Amino acid sequence: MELSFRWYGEKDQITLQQIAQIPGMVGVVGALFDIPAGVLWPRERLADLVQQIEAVGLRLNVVESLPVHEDIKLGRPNRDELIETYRQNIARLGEVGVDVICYNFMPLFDWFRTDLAFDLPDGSNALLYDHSQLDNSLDPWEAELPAYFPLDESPDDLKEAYRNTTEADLWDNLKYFLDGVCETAEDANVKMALHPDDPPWSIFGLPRIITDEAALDKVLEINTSPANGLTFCTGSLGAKQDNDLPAMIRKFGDRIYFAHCRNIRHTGDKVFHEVAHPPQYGHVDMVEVLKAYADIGFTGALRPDHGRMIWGEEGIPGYGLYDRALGANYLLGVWDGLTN
Ligand code: DNO
Repeated sequence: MELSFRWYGEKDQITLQQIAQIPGMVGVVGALFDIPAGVLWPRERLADLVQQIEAVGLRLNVVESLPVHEDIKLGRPNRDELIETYRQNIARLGEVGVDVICYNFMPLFDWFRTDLAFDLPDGSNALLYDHSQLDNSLDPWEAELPAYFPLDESPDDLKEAYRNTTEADLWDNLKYFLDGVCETAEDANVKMALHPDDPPWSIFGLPRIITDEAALDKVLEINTSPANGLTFCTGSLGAKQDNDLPAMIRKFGDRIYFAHCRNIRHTGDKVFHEVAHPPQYGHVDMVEVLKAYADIGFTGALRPDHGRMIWGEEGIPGYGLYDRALGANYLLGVWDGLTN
């Protein structure tokens, strides 16, 4: 596996040099976060990103995300044009040596939490989701949550546009998208890795479909290109307690192109918060997860996911340096123990 770390570029308080100092670090997971979905990524900007990362001895191995325009998810008539732009972006990412593109197919909202700084008993804080608090929660665009790319239509109008979109429509639109991009990805030697929905259920009345084993089966069935694969996120899929994560890793095996390792703790029905990576803190058994990756001979990028804020750190919610660096080294230590 290639130990990797997400970096938010200019707006990140963390420097590439700091990331390079984490023992065992190989890959940087990046993107051009200021560019709205549906727009071509300038070659110079990409070259500059690659150069900055290589200057500290690391590699841009994954782009997370190359966002899918809402009109593609909605199946609106202009989707062909947008898919063409997506194809051109895939080709450009292939040219600069990116192995994997992580993307999602969640209507409008990306990952969502109702509290960005929930106090834990040890004095740290973490992201929390409580389904009953959804209506009182923040506006992710106003809060500038990092996963949210700028929109070219208002969230309210988009919510309205999704009102009549069913789960079946979303599946059709996902297939249409995959049919449109996978051949280009094959040619560009890039893997498409679909991220599961976080949380894996409907929010604000909008459909969400990438939630469990049956859904992942279906993703791989609707388009059989080898470029069509998965981001396996233990935090997102683990929010549904009947998802057997190690069994799913063994099952989907070489179609997992990118691994997100995150631990969460359930405290009620559709209530969970994020915790440190080792298993004793939450309900994701990270040792069993890594055993499953070792069993399938996983060689792809693997990154610690959301961390807590510890040691007084402040920064992008879920994406501080310290807890993710500790997580990275926990993951590497377990991995070395399993594979050497
Ligand atoms: C959360 C992330 C997601 C992910 C996108 C992929 O921190 O794992 O926001 O980047 O959903 O498109």
